[in-house]
Amino acid sequence: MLRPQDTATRETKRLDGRWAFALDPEGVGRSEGWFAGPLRDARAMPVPASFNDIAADASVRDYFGDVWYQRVVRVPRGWDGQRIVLHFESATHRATVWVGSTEVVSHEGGYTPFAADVSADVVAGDEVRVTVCVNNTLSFQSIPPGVIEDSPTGKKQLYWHDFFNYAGLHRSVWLVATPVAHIDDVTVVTGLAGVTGTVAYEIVAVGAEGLDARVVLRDASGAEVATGPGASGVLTVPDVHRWAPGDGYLYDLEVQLVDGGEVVDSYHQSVGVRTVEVRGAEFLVNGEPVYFKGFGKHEDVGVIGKGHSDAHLVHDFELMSWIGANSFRTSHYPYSEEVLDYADQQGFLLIDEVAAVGLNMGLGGGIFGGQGYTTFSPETINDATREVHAQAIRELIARDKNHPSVVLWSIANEPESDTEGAEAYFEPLFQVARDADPSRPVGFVNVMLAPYGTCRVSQFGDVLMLNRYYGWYVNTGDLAGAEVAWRKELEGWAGENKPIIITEYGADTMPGLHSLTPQPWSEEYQVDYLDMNHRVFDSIDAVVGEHVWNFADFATTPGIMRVDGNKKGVFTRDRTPKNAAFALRKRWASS
Ligand code: BDP
Repeated sequence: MLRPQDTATRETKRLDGRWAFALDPEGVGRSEGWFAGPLRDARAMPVPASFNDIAADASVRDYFGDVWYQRVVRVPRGWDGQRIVLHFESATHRATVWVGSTEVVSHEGGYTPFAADVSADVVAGDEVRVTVCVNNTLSFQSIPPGVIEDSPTGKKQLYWHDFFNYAGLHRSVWLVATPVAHIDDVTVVTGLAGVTGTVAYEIVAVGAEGLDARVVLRDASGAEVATGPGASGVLTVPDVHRWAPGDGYLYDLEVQLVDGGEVVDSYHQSVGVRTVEVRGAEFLVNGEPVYFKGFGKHEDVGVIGKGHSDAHLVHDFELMSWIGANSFRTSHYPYSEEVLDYADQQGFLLIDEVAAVGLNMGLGGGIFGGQGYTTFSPETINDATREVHAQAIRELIARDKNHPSVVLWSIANEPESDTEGAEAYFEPLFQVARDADPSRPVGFVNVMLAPYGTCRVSQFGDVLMLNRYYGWYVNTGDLAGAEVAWRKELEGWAGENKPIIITEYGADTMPGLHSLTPQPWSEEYQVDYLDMNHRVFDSIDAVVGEHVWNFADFATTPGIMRVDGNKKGVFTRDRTPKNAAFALRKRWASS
């Protein structure tokens, strides 16, 4: 599915702003037909934003179930005869959409786009009512999973991931006009042969019988550098300007459907020419070994929760550049496509992660909730879950396959991985990712509960991604003991002859808390903790990257291990630096 875009043949109208919003705690909206007229007792809800923190009302913040969004939109009068599409960048975690009283689309999964062709349901120049029922409940068959339990005070939503279950319309909603004969998808895969670049392209067109496809590749100054006839082919770019870490050079591939001399449809795909390869224990971009410096992040800020904001996007990248980071992981779900576009432009390397987080009933020991479940079983995470998970992988790759910034797919974060059930569950999912994209390495993020020698899933990955908290959750306050234990484990992994990226290491830190001796929670301890980790990483060649957990403090469910959220940020939630930010800058910005 292509992103909405204004081109010579396409037009868009963004439907962001204030929508009418209502909770549906009894779950009666569908049977009562709330889509058939104006929502009653509605309050205003901004889009894009999580709904949770907008109202001054705990029953909204902690709500789970159906919620309803509605607005009226006028279809531009010039769109007569066009194909008209209603496009959602995401709806967390699932949604059904009506145009007037007609149901037009449903979608499962909270972080990937979906769209409906509504040409038959709207009239150019007229107003139309758009209603969306968004549902944010998590179950054993959702990605991420959760469970609703009965309690003496009613039903409670539990889940095993350590971030708040923000929900709603987090990203833009669009009305789009395209020609009826249209480009439906484009895939590019780039290569390098010395100073010559190659751009293999493949176009999918719909309703285009009798039309021809062609592409024009232009450099950043707009000069034409290659053209190609046909729906697929390979362009060559002599003296190519490579896309590389820190150099987000992008070409523009204009894809056209033509009828003789007339351009019927035109779409622009940005292209960064680069290669990615895993060779032995090295991770190569353009044939050169890279070292990942950066963070696990979250889409998480005050008031709007996981809602996309360009101000926060640009500011976060400014901070990451200031600190000397060259990469981050979209922990623990696909981020807004605006983030991916900006990472392309800024030359950042991304580990792009599916929202498969919390598939591990061993985690948290009841602190994050939910003891007493078996992770993989017919009643819990089962074959149906795996199908939903596979679909989430396919949708992530379909969405992000053309981003040069994406260099590695992560198909799960910290699942149970030391059991037979885990091995059986995950093996086919690696294949799903490889089938969808043979051009990039695939991995998953291993948890501390499956240390070296016990993990049965890492055998399937091209890269080892490890989350470790020596000196925090274990060896707490004992950095000397942590260093010995950590080095010993890492030396084991290094024997696998695969590149190792430390995808999480971090210590909760209360900003402003200081201590003369290294006390956990103090700013000094966070700095010492990071130093200790860096000594370990620097002593092991197979370590090709370090992502501190986390870029910034973030919201979680309440718990006795969390003070106003997770405090492992190097920046506070409002992006004030802790001492660790300056320490990291010394290490990263100078290398
Ligand atoms: C890991 C998770 C991450 C948590 C982090 C922590 O991958 O989501 O927030 O640890 O405990 O288990 O801070």
